[in-house]
Amino acid sequence: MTMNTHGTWARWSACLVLPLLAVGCGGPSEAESPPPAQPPVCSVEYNPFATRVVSFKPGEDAGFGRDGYPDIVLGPPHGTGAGMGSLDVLSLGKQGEIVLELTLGAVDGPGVDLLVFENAFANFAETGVVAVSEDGQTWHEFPCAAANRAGGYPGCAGVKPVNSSPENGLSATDPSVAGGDGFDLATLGVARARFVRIRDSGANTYGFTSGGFDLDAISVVNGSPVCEWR
Ligand SMILES: [Ca+2]
Ligand SMILES: [Ca+2]
Repeated sequence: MTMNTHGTWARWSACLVLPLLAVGCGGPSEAESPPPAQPPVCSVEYNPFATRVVSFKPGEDAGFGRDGYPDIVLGPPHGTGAGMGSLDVLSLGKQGEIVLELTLGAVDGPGVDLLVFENAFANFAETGVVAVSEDGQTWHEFPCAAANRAGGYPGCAGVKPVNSSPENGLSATDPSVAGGDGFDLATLGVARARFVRIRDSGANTYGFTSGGFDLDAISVVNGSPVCEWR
């Protein structure tokens, strides 16, 4: 079952509370079999953000954000718009790499399926290379043109400013308002992704403890929980 996390949760909730009307929600129809006695039980709760850091290999000049690690990259972004970059971030350092797990896995739905939030602002970007995996072993990487400044670093994360934060109420799962950089699984021919890997491109600014890509958060735009009839 695929859903758009910013638009159709109400409909999904209706599917949960109205099992007799489950036709079209993935459950058996009345014509085919009696309605189940209980609604489907979902093994995951609604959380469109990363819920666990699987691994982090800091690169040279990493360090910023370590005091808040790992929570600082879990949960929603804390965007501050195009005027300044958020400090609610973890600096990866030169070619540092982090792997995050999604409780609500991303699926290939219409358009952008996944958003990655850095702390880019105005004309300052620090690029990261994004890869996805369903099993945490086999990875599919989005091609990132980290040297193509004039072209806006196509395929890279860390380019667009972040607007959404819990304070301003802008949805973090609506690509039209959230900010950040969008990724479409269809680009890679991937149907699902439960793990996201971000690696500093090595083409950024390094020094002190805030070297390279600064990760704020990731969010699922098109996601799918695992639900079972019991
Ligand atoms: Ca898609
Ligand atoms: Ca940085």
